[in-house]
Amino acid sequence: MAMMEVNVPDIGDFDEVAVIELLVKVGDKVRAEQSLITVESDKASMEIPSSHAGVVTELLVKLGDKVKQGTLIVKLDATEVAGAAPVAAPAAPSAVATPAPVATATAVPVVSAPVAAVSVAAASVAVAQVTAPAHQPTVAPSGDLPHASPSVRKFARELGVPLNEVKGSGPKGRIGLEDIQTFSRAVMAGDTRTQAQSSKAPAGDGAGLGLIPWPKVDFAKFGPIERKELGRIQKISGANLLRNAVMIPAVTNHDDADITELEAFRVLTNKENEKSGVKVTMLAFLIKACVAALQKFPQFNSSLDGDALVYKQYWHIGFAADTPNGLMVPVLKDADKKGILQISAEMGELAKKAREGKLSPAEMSGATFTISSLGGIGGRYFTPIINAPEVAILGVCRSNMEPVWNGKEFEPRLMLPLSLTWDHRVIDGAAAARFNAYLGQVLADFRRVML
Ligand code: CAO
Repeated sequence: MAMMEVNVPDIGDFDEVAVIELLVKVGDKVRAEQSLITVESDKASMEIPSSHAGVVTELLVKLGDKVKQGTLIVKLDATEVAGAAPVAAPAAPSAVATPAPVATATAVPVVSAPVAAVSVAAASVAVAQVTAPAHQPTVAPSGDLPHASPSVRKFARELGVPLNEVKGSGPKGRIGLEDIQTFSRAVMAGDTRTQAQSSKAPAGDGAGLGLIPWPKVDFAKFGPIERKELGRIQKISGANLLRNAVMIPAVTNHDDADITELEAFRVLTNKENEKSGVKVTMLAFLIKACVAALQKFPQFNSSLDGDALVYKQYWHIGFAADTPNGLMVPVLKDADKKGILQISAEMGELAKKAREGKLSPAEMSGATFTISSLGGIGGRYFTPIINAPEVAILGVCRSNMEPVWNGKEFEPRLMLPLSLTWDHRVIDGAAAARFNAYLGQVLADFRRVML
């Protein structure tokens, strides 16, 4: 057996970067230069390819690990693989459409992997799942394939964008993330010809959405204006939101939960725990109540995978957090195993990190269901967009004291507005109504979860 070790190569200015994707698993046959993992710094993501061909015998990193130059990534058995010779010289990193901090993979040792491609950190977005399917090898461009980094190819695949129809705006026609976004926007507007320079999908033939073009208005004609570019997170999360809004047949059910007793208990809990420094808000109870509802209706905790449903046996709850950089979704892991105080403490910590822009990719990945609470701000009901590949999301607004008929008279009760958006491919209206009704019952009386 000819064992080969592949280490992280010189990654430029970064001391440590986080592993955000594992692109191979034990037993996989890899080619030299095939990407093994994706790592991410606070500024960029990059794929680290193998310096050798071989069969993966050991994978020594996992999602969320911090790695640096020299960290051992995989061990390979190169015996049975033809052409298992190491890459003679490190492949030059692909040119990138956006400025990237790692410009070159310098003096890569023979057994280290060259950095193949650097791209804007598509993983660190608010509404994007950062976990990738366990095995999704990326293919280096060759022959007539369009010029684009593996990350850009992956992004295009996720959006269903045909790369050969996209015009690259980078050096030598290289396709960047923005080109993919521009293309998908053009398709949405039924105007693929402007981007693709092709007449393959004229508006109205069903290949695009057949929509009329986006209105082009010279706003300055009507008054003074100021133009400001969108932030990085807004740009990337926008593409994810668009995909989720367009691709998921989503329906929203609205309901109210009577939280009169629960609110009194919450206030009492905060009084009793004043010294702990942990503040309990309604969101912690909502997380716990949602776990109970997800356990009772497991299809809400599933994901579509082709013609199959993947039921997750863990309950990781994402919650939308409003931050100066845009919307982020930290994930509270194993909510089923935690009490309200622990959930509140962890939520406070995650929300703080989100606002400071310090969330790691691992802290934003793996959610099975998401809650978007505007309870601290206001509003009545809204229609949240599902965070794919999840199949449902709960929107919550501010509770109000309302007159509720108790059979004899109107009684003042504290009512919490709930808006559940669900994927109609997986869930039907009756199940959604039952989910909301059960959630309302649990919030009205938590003893139900013991039944
Ligand atoms: N009804 C009434 N009051 C509520 C409430 C509700 N449903 N939910 C929270 N509140 C109260 C809290 O009790 C707290 O009151 P005090 O200041 O008197 O203690 C106040 O509102 C502020 O709460 P909070 O927002 O700090 O805490 P939270 O746990 O409810 O939420 C977080 C935390 C991070 C989710 C929230 O700060 C946030 O960012 N929300 C915005 C999410 C968002 O943008 N969603 C939209 C996504 S789609 O674009």
